[in-house]
Amino acid sequence: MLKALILDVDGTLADTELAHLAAFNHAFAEVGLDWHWDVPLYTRLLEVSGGKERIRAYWESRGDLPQAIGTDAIGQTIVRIHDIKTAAYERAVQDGQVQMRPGVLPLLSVAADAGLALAIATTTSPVNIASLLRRALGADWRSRFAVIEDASTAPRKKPDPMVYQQTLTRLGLPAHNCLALEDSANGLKAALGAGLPTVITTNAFTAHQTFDGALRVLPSLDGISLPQLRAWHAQCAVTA
Ligand code: XBP
Ligand code: MG
Repeated sequence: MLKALILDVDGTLADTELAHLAAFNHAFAEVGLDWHWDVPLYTRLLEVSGGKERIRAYWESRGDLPQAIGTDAIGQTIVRIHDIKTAAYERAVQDGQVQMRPGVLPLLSVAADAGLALAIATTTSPVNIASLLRRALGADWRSRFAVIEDASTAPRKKPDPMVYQQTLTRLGLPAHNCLALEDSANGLKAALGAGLPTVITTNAFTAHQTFDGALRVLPSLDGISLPQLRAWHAQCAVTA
């Protein structure tokens, strides 16, 4: 019995990563770094969930982490870069540069009308969720979601299952009564790690990844109905 949808944000609810990428590059320039991430590099860097973790992974890969200034200073620099990035991303969302993916809003409405609980499980920052969903759903967007777990509540990022495990605990539902909607291999691993049946909708940043264990891998939710999700979910109950 399907009782809740648990939704990833970036790449699933909306195609956000090009706006994130531009925001990262803006932040690097703002602090005087000659770093510039292009799409091929960012596609690889997205294998590290979390903006701060992604910056650190890139800096370490360059081999020029300034050892002399110490780890605290490096951490503070990363936080400063990420704060500038997050502000730039928020402006981009407010300027309408990010669109919800096709089929998402209609499905959320039908699911809510059918009495399903809706939850968010993301590694992005809370302010990014708010700016995206305030624009897409209006000022009372938060009332649509029974649970929101994000980078501020689940510090261990996907593929760690923490964010999904905490979402299930707060929903008070077993994983087999829920369905996760994701876009990435990291997201799938995190959801499966929490025992969640998962439907993948790929995008340009994730279509090349492997999704073993997904219930379905789709190009988008466009035209996907709640009865279809229920039928796929019921199939996994049988095969589980
Ligand atoms: C995708 C991520 C995030 C975003 C950038 O999150 O890994 O890090 O790329 O956002 P999701 P932050 O789990 O929603 O797919 O800079 O706030 O991390
Ligand atoms: Mg995602």
